[in-house]
Amino acid sequence: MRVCILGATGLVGRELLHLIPRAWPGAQLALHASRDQELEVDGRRFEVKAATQLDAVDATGGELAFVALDDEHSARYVPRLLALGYRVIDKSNAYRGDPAVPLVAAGVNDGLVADEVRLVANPNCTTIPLTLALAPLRRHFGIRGLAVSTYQAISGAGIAALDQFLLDAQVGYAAHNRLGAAFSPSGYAGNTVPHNGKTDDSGFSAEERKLMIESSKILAFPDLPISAQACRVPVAVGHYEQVWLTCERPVSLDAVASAWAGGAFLRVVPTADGAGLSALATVHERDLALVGRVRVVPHDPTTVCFTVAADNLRLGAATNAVRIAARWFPAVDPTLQAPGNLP
Ligand code: 11C
Repeated sequence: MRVCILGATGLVGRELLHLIPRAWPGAQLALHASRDQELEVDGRRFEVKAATQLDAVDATGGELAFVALDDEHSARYVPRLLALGYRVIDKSNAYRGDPAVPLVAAGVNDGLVADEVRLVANPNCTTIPLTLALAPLRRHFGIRGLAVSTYQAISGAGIAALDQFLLDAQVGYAAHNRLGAAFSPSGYAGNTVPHNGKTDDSGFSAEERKLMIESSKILAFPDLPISAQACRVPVAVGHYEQVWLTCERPVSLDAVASAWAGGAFLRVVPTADGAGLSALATVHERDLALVGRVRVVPHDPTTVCFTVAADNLRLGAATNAVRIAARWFPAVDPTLQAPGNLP
């Protein structure tokens, strides 16, 4: 099988290079990025070709393409990949709202990835773990509405922002402590800031709108009553989300735990105080969403608060892409095989 990655040198592209051999050992890779270059991942060297050379280098096409580019570049290259015969999974926002394109969180609605589908949109890295946590709760208790606050890691902003943040964090804290001065050129180290996506007239950011709109599409719940607030926290990897969920029926802690036990790609963290449920913990469970810290709010037995955390580069991006593709091309590694759920 020939597998193409556009955006191979980015943070998500590199994670795909870990996962593809697990899913499809022996897959032949065609890697593209902004320019010709060599890439080393896990001691393996790869040749990467400029995406502008796609038609020349990849003229014969292949079976499966992962696109991890920004919206504008996705819109440019996805049609060309489709014309070359690839089935495509796109990580950008370019196609997520298109009613003709399934938007899929594996384990929630991957049953939409039928054989005749050629293009699937991969959701935002906060939407995937949130919908994994919500789907079993909706089945058991119904959903009346929810509010979500996200605390998002710097790696969500890409490799350049992550590198600058890590540099700031290494060299900056000492200066900060001595001088009490601002020290972080990235603005991220030692800081919490509003998520820096574009805001609309109502003041919601693009990131907040994505979480609201995408959750509604994935859960096939038109007009889902959801509101979201997003901020960026000084964490390298691991998005953290705090949820207030109002159900149609009263909820108990045990009932939530048993609903989640029947869910897909979830690890329930059983400690009442949330020990073991942190952004950092996600890098040890990279392909699962961690859920826990459930509390029934004192004034309303239909409302629960809980926490969801996930590795934004893996479960929130690359792993979900591979699980989507595994509906077409079954994965050798069973942890990467999506179950075929419909919402
Ligand atoms: C962030 N979630 O953390 C974003 C990155 O729509 O897939 C991914 C943007 C997207 O900034």
